[in-house]
Amino acid sequence: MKTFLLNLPLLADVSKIATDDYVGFTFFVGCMAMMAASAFFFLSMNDFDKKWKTSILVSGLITFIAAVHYWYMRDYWAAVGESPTFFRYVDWILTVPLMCVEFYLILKVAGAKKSLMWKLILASVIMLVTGYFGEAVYTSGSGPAVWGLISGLAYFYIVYEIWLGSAKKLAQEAGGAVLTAHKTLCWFVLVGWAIYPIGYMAGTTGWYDGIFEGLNMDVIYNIGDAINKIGFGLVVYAAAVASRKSA
Ligand SMILES: *C/C=C(C)/C=C/C=C(C)/C=C/C1=C(C)CCCC1(C)C
Repeated sequence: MKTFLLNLPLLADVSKIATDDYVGFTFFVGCMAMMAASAFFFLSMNDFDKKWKTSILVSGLITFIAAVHYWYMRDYWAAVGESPTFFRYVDWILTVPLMCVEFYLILKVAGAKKSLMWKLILASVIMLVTGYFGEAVYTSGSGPAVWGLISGLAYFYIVYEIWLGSAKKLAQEAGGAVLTAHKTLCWFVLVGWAIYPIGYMAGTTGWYDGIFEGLNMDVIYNIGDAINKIGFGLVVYAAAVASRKSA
């Protein structure tokens, strides 16, 4: 890690991306998309009242943090030709908890307690740390499958909490734009986040060998990030617009 950081090319010294490198292409496009989305969220946040302004600011922070990591991942991939697992998980450990904060911010009007936010954040950290163990540390034997399973359990806990737990009740009490936004974000977590375990199984070995053959882990992760980070932010933006109209 240390030698890699020291050898990191200067920003202007961009590595060559081969014409047939479709993985590199998705890193490049992902980087630009995250930057553009950040500009959009930051520039539009002042159009809304205080409650929604914070939510849209967080949407912008999520895509901005991702944009910076994609800059490095794109370069790492081009220079080293390996999956940038370290940067990937640093990105996630910052952005996924922020998405949990987003759920809390939206439900705050309905009286959501901070404990809900911390429960979701804790589960997301467990999900990511155990995923990192399986992807980068315990990579032989049944390591990836076992750690992936533990990660999956934490993921299901998040799904349960927002779909059926206390978060659901709060959203129903709030109704209107809050309920609509909450429901859509729930679908993002159930369907959009389920993209990641597929990437994980495509890139690690276990009982699932062969099922996702031919799929590239980084391409799947990059598609997942684009859908979940930018899409998630746009749902919040749409909710802010909707509540402004009804006010
Ligand atoms: C912006 C980044 C996001 C929304 C990342 C989400 C990542 C996940 C939901 C990862 C989940 C995993 C499992 C459920 C099992 C296998 C290991 C992981 C970490 C890929």
